[in-house]
Amino acid sequence: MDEKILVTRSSIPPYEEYIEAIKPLWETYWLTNMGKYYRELETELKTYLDVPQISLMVNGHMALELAIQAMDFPEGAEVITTPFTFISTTHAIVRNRLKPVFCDVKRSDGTIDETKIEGLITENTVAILPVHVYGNVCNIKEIQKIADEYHLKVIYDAAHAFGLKYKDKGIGSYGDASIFSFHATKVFNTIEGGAVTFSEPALYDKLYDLKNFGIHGEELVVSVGANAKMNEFAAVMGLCNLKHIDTAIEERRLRYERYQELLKDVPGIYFFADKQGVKKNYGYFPILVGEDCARTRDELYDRLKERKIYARKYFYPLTSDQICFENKYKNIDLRNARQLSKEVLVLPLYEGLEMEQIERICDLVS
Ligand code: T4K
Repeated sequence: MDEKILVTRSSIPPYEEYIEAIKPLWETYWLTNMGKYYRELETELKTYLDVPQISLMVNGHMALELAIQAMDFPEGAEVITTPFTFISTTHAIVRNRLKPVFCDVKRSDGTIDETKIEGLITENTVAILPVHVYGNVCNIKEIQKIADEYHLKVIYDAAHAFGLKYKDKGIGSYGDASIFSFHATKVFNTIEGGAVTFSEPALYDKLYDLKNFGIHGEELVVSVGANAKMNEFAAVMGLCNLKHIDTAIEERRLRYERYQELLKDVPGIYFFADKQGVKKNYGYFPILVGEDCARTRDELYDRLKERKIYARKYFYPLTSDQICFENKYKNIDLRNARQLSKEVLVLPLYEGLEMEQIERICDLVS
């Protein structure tokens, strides 16, 4: 029993299904630039995600960069965000020539501590950029209240939150915009891909220009844009995966719940709190290794690795502590974020993971 178990494994449709679905591309020779499949996927995802508007992108990171850019914030303005996330979140702010202001997170679910946001607002603050980390839903109501009071935009990093519903609404319908990642490692993938979701219709054209060089015609460029278009092979992968998504999420749920059942009484092992009113996607299975556990998080990580089980320390170190930002963007108090990043371990979870493998992993964790 020494096959590798990685933290996740891409969901892919049956080979024949994808091959059949991409065949028309050999007839049309139309491979990108908002083709037929791109448009179909945009329509289908708008319905599936239950959002008012959607714009597909080449990946989740560019979705975030361009969503921020579309807000036209003044250079150097401040964006309140969290460091307990993938590096993309912070990079997207900095690459827009804005300043990330790191807010602490809640120990209970790793999302931004809404009670600490107001204390970080200055006259330069323009936005709040919270992360639904692992699909744990932020305190949307309180965040919106603060944003309304101080006239701030809210852009959610919903990279982990594909298909989530909160209070019977698609998670991407909250705030001014949300971004999703359709990377190969996500619950739903288009190989690489992503999307921005939003309510304001004018944002659609703006994002279109930003992802397509600002081109309006063969001889007309109206604004400065990047290239962040999703290609047709990616869109077809999305259309195929979307057919199986409900089964995929159900398969994940069964495995997620098996983990919970096996680990719930292990001393020193904790889970993030569940929030009421959330329809989950079971994208990740993070555990917290407390000080009362027989082993430290790092010891557990090594113990699993010795058996070729590759759990991951998502998200350690904090983005604010990475050398590219060190000593640049300070925050007085990131106590909870720092603690969580030392305690968290994401265990393998994907549809094809055998129950027997989960039992073996849990034996090693216990
Ligand atoms: N915001 C947040 C909060 C995010 O978490 C992310 C991405 C983004 C924004 C940006 O979205 P994208 O631009 O990526 O769409 C992975 C993913 O690459 C990244 O998408 C994801 N977050 C992050 C949390 O995880 P790594 O560096 O851990 O990937 P890697 O290559 O180590 O892969 C992890 C495991 O996944 C492998 O051990 C096996 C499996 N895998 C990987 C690949 C590449 C597959 O099964 N198939 C594959 O093709 O970042």
